[in-house]
Formats: sequence, C-alpha cells, structure tokens
Amino acid sequence: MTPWFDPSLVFIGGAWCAPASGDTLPVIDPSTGDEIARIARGTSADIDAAVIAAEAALAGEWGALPAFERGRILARLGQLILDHIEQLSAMEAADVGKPLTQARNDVIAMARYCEFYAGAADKLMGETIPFQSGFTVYTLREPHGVTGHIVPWNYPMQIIGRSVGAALAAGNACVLKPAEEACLTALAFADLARQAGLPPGALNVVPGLGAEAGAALTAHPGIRHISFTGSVATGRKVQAAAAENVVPVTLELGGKSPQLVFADADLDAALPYLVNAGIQNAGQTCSASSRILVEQSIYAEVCERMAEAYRGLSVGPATADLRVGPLISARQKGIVERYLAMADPAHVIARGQLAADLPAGGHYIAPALIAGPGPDHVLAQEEIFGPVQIILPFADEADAIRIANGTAYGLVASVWSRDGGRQMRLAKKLRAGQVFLNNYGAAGGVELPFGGTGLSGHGREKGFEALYAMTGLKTVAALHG
Ligand code: TXE
Repeated sequence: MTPWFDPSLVFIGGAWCAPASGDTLPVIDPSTGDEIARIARGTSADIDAAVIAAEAALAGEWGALPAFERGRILARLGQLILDHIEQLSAMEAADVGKPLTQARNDVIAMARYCEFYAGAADKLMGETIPFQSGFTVYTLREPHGVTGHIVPWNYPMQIIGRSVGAALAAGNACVLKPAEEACLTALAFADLARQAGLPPGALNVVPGLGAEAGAALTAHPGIRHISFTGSVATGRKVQAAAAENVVPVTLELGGKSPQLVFADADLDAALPYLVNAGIQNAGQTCSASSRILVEQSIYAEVCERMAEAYRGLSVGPATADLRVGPLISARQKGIVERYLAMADPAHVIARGQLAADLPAGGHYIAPALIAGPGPDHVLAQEEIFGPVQIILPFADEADAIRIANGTAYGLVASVWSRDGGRQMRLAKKLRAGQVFLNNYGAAGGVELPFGGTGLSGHGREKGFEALYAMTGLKTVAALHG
C-alpha cells in the first residue's frame, strides 16, 4: 500500500507543503506494528496558514460559487472516491487495521456522504415568515465561515464524509485535523477533492498531534464552528476552547448503546445484529452496541446463542479480511485489556479465536462476551471501545428502560419485539439520539440524523440536520409599507 501522494506533507491552500515544524510522525499498521509511512507533524503555524487559506477561499472563488456548483464538485468527488475504492480501502485497512470488507464499506459510505450532500447543496432553503402588515420577512441560511473538523481514528472516511461533506455543501471552508493514528485517507480525500475541482483553500488538511495541531485548531479565533468526534475527555477540552471564542460546537463522544431483546422478538433476525453491532471494527465504534439487555425468560437462550456466535469469530490481520481485525494501537489494546481484567472470569462466557501465526507486533484481542455483572458494574457503565459485549437480564419493560437509560451516555438504542405498542413506547422513553426498531444501525445511515445526549455529546450530524448545523440563520425584515 503506497499512497499516490506524499503523506508527509500538509495540504493548505490547494497545495502540498512541508509542515512548519519540519517534523514527521510514524504511521503504524495495527495488523503488524510496522511503520508504513510518515505523516506531517502539523503545529499551530500550519493551522494559522490553513485558516488564512480558508478565509481567502471564502473571499474568493469558493465563496462566489453558487450552491449547485458546490454540489457538482461534491458529486465529482463522490465518483472519484468510488473510482479509487481499491486504493482507499487498502490504505484504510493498513492504517486503521480494518478488515478489507469493512474498509470498503467505509469508502462507499464516504462516497455516499458526498453524493447526499451534493444533492442537498442547492436545496438548503430559508423560509418566509408572516409578520405585521407592510413587512416581508424571510430567513437566509448562511455558512459559518471557516469550520474546524477534528476526526478520530476509528472511522476516518465516514466521519470526514459526514462532517466535511456537510460543511462544504453549506458553503463553509474547512480545516481538517485527522487523528495522528490514522491520517492517510484524510490526505487522499484532500487530493481527490483537488482533482474534483474544489477551489484552493476550501479544504485544508493538517495532520498532527491532538495537543498541538488539534488544540491550536480549536483555540483559533478564525474558526467559526467546530465538529469533534472523539473521547469525552477531549470533547470537554474542545467545548471549553469553543466557549472561549463563543463558537458553536458539535460533539459526538461515543456511548454504551443497548439493544433490548424481548421474549416475543424474532431471535433469528436479531442475532446477527446483536453480535455484529458489538464487534464491527473490533468494537471501536462510537455507536457500538456494547450492552445486550434480554428479557429474563429468554436470557439463557440468548446467552448461549451469542456465545456460539462468539466462538465462531476469528481475529486476524486486515488483509485476511476476517470478522475482526486488530485494535488501532498498543495503547487502545491496553485500555481494553484493563477492562477485561475487571471481569470475573466466570462471567466471560465465550471468546473469539485468534488466527494462527498472527504478526507479533499486531494489537489483537479475542472478542469477549460477558454475562453476569450487574448493570452498575464498571463494565456495564463505561465505554470499553473494544470487542467486548455485556449481556444483562431484565424483568419487564420498566426494568428494561431503567437499565437501558442507566448510564451517563445516550447515543443509540434498539428494541427487538413484535409488539407495536411496545416499540412506540420505548422509542419515546429510551434516552438516545437514534432508536432502531427490529434492526440496529451501527455507524450507518448517511441520511439519518445522528448524535447523542448526556456524555454522548450534543448536536446532530448526517442528513439535513448536519447542513442546518453548518449554517447560521439570518432573519431579514423589510418594511415596505
Ligand atoms: O481520543 P481523543 P483517543 C474514545 C474511546 C477511546 C478513547 C481515547 O473510548 O478509548 O476515546 O481515544 C484529537 N484538542 N473514542 O485518545 O483524544 C486527536 O488528535 C483538540 C471514541 O484517540 O478524543 C484526534 O484527532 N483535539 C470516539 C481526536 O481528537 C485533540 C472515537 C480524537 O482523539 C486534543 C475515538 C485537544 N486537546 C475515541 N487532544 C468516538 N466517539 O467514536 C486530542 N485531540
């Protein structure tokens, strides 16, 4: 996997340039632990240059483009992404450790975001408001200006697509800081955007460390909106920085999302979702379903059927394209192992299988299914961000709601039941930004507004909601008699 661009550069003002620091950071393949490339160590000087380039784009060619032309560029970008699906999926697999099929799905999702926002760019409208006689009042949806985008390593392509796609469609100019662990497809995206005809400065990409490039971006007074996906701890810092400059911020901070399985559920239909939503991307998914809540009368059966599925899960390098790949880093593996050490061994009812002859430097963990700890146990409360699911029994609907809503998070939930009344009741009562009925959409749904409540964050991405978030609303009141 060799990128067609030089990954050790930053992308500013439509051109590839060396970072001001002259420094680089390693790109580690999580499947092997090997260094496969170097990326730029961007710092505040590069962020300053990127913001200046973005402001110039808004004052120049990019700012003058009509909405439908922005849409055309995004449409071309979506097509270019699909045209490069082999290179991009190989790149993402090597950088993130994603099994190739999952990496491919991310490429397709990124293209879908471009397509969706391409079509939406010229359909973002204001409204007219009936007011006093003699007035005509209307609203304008205007871009914020320069928007900052801080992206994590778990789904770089999807998160860049949803965040930058919406921002560009709405007419903003973007400064993107990808995660230091996984930058390559962010840089590829910038190059493809250039090929699609995006004017210089409309998108700038500055890789670098969170505490350096990331902090410089969030603190920059030229940034008018910040989109952040990542940890709660960093989200707090980002929100504090945004507060200093009094700018809006969208925070997507992960969760402890439950699937509720009632005794009347179609278990054959549910089972693949129950398991896949926990182990997709090795569990490193903000909307992973890490808690499975099961009605007492079918608890033993669901435990056994999930355990059987877990025993059949195999873990290996991204290129082997098994169900589960490595974790992103030795650090993330350490976090997950510390959580697993808190489990009573008797509660670990099944583990997946590590493939034979795994590369010694890879960050592999056999998926673990844990049944037994109470709903207040740390494993049932905190985001683990690895291939670990907790199964808990519940007595009745009220108990299910109490347990489901009993964490500090609220991102996604699902209900498995054939009872339509129960589906409607729970859809209202579950504390989550998305509720799925008889399905589960971990990280899916380009069109579906997505975001959380509580420690899962605030603001919505995806769909039209993201476009609204990427604009400010201006009211114009004309008195004409
Ligand atoms: O996250 P960080 P990390 C959770 C998950 C994981 C934990 C730690 O539980 O175990 O977070 O992961 C940038 N100012 N999630 O340490 O630090 C950083 O460079 C500005 C859930 O990787 O939040 C990267 O680009 N930016 C999550 C991004 O923030 C800063 C996905 C995310 O890194 C910064 C990832 C700073 N001071 C982790 N410090 C999800 N919701 O899906 C870091 N960054």
